[in-house]
Amino acid sequence: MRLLLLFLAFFANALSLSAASAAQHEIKALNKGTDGMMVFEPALIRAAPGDTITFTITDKGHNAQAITGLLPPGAETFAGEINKSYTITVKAPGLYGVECKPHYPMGMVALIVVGDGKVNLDAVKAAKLPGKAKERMGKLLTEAGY
Ligand SMILES: [Cu+2]
Repeated sequence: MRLLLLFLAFFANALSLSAASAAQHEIKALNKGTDGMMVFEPALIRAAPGDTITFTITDKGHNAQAITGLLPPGAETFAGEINKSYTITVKAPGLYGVECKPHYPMGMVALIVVGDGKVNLDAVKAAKLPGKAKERMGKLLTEAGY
């Protein structure tokens, strides 16, 4: 009996430790931020595999979804509905490009770096994005040190 209790205590501890080590990040979708109109803030997040990212749709008319071709190998694609906040768990290391569908041509993009971003850096650099989105993504890559 005592052994069983010890065993259970050990597992409870291990579970709470693993939960505590995964960080939670938040990206807000805004009509106006420090970088201008129609922005994600912060637009650059550094995360570790297993962390969660919550997209908070603060202002109306935005969503957050993966940019096609801008996901690391093995990462699941994701797409949130307009006006709906939601959370993803990032597992595969690499660069995750995020767009707001309605404001993508206006450059409403974000970049999530999970662990080593070099995994798919070449693909992200070679990706064809609409003008303003390309410009902002370039700045985010520079900011991230790539
Ligand atoms: Cu938007």
